[in-house]
Amino acid sequence: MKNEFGLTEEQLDLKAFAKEFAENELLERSKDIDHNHGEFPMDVFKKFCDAGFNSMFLPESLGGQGLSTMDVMLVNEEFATVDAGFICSATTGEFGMEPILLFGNDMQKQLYADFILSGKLGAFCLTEANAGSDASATRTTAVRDGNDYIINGSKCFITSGGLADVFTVFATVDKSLGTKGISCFIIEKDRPGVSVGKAEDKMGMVLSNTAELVFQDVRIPADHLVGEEGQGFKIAMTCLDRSRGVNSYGAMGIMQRAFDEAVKYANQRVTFGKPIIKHQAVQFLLADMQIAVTTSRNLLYHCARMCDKGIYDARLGAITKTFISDNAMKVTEDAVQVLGGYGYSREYPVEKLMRDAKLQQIFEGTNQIQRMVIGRSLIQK
Ligand code: COS
Repeated sequence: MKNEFGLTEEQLDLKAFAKEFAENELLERSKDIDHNHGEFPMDVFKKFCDAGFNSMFLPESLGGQGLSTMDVMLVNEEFATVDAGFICSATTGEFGMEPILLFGNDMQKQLYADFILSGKLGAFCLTEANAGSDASATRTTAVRDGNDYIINGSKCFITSGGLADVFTVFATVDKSLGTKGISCFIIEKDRPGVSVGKAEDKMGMVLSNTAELVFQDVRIPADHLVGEEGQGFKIAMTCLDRSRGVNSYGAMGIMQRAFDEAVKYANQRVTFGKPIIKHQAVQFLLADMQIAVTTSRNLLYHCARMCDKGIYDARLGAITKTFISDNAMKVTEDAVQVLGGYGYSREYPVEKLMRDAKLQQIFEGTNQIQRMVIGRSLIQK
């Protein structure tokens, strides 16, 4: 097998295992759910957990498999090539646990890990109706009451919001302190006052669940505070520094699939007496797509390898996220162009990929916010 990225034998086997599972269990379902605007397939997620994919990221000390960021990312990328929406929702347990793995104590780690190990999902809850790009505008409140905190507010656009059983929620203990009032809490779904609001009806990434969450006088023990009071904004930013880069596996998978479909079609479709891949106009489109795929993957793997060294760099994460998602958008558009009328038809997979690609430029911080992060990092002190 061609191994241009220098993966180990174990990593190649892991990728092959994930690819086979995703193609067998997800490919047909993905098409059907997308076309019919269905929901996240819980039955596939159950098999995903039974196969051990959900606990790969969890350290062995917490009962998981302790795989590296690179290994987990390789698996996720294979799933994203089949359906980015599914793997986006299926991995929110990991994303939701990031604040706890990086800043939580042993009790909190085990509490959350037990949800993952029993096949439950978690979710990372930062965004609010008026605090999206401006995450510091968080209005959800946390008020200390004896040995408890009482949480009030609502979160929106939460990936797996309607599926998860445990949430990491960012709330302010004092609005006047701005970012320094924001704190991070663990909230279990079964606590009185937690409710799930409307699920978003999205143009793409249909298999992922995106929902609103409401917290009304939700009482949680004070030991559910992750890190210290006022540390929440830094916790959220640090997690995003890590996740924005490696979570670009979604955009990478979408791009790879669009490219593969375009190459396959261009080799089969004949015009003017030859396959269209022999026309220079099409070749140039495909060559640009190949450049995007190869450079994006290099960046993605570099980012994952840096995370495995414990380096979560805000600028690198922002560059990776922006570069790969912008390329995913371009490559999927060009794939539709290569397939022509068939590309625009729902019968072929590329129009779905173009719809799925669009969200990659928006979530985990819009690409405009990423450019702001990169730009600010260039200001000399
Ligand atoms: N890592 C660690 N700390 C960070 C940080 C980072 N990447 N970025 C900012 N901080 C710290 C700053 O150092 C500052 O701390 P001090 O006051 O101690 O110096 C504090 O956080 C506030 O920083 P800043 O003033 O830069 O915050 P802003 O309100 O200007 O906003 C952005 C910063 C825009 C980067 C932030 O709001 C953001 O990332 N928005 C997008 C949110 C997002 O991605 N949402 C997606 C949904 S979650 S999937």
